[in-house]
Amino acid sequence: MKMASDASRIAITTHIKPDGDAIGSTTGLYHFLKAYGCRSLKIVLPSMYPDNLAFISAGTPSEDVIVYENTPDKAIDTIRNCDLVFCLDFNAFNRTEYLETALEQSPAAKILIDHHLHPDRSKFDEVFSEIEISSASEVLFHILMNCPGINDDAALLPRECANALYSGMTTDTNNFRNSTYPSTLVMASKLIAAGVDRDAIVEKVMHSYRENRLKLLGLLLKDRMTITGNGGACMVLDKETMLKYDVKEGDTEGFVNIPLDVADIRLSVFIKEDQGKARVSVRSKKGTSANKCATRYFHGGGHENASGGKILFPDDIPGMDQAMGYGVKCIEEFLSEQ
Ligand SMILES: [Mn+2]
Repeated sequence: MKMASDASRIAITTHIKPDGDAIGSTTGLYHFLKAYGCRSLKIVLPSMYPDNLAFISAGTPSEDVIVYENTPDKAIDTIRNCDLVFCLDFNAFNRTEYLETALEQSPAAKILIDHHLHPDRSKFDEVFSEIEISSASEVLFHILMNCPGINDDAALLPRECANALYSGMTTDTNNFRNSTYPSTLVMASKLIAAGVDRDAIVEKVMHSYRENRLKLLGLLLKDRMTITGNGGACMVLDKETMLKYDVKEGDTEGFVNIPLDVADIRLSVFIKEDQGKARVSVRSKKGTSANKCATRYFHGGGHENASGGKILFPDDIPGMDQAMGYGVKCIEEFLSEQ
């Protein structure tokens, strides 16, 4: 807090393709610092968040949200010219992709607030990183509870901040289905007691998708999923199908979790075509490491049971036509060694 009150220009940033936790934590911190007197405050996003998460940041003045993909020079200048930058929900600068070099070179003091494995500690002046916690939003919540002037009273958090933190935690825990710890329930309890409308948030986060999502899911489960013999599942979504179903960023959120509903399936991989590569989501049940699988086969990592990565064309495979075969091969090999 002392660093924040001394700084004249503050930037708050997060990972590329921001999810609910990324937007929840950055928005929560923004409104907290604003309410407690910080004037020059900007949120810098490498890329835009999906429409279904817009409600989290609806109360943030649009001139204070800079998106690299819309205004690259402004985003880079803001990172280079601030005195303090908060990095939320990522463990290493390369997770911001476009902002990596600016973060490396910026003379600003850097504070990490995160919950991923293996934070790149040497790059930060201050590190708040916990692994056994639901979300970056939760890490931030506990920091704010310990701030002078708050003294563990969640009712003193600005309303926008409280709502954003609750939303971030809800998305990262899939509404308390995973990564939920005693501290997570303490957070939820305090925020609900302070007036956060949980029902409204759950409605917006989990029950506000478009109809196309349901139809696409039906197709994927029926025709685009392979269940391996040894406890794995692989789902593949190509560009052509995405166009046909008008798939937007965020529409496929949570698909990777669905195969884990089956008793015998302990590892699920979702492969989605992207520019010149495929993005990969990996989820596992306790006892199987999604992180190890994503690290070994998909140039990625993240959390023990929820990780991500990519398949590169043509380094790994020529293109999407080979994605299912490749995914299944990796899953079978990985699980056979467990
Ligand atoms: Mn997170």
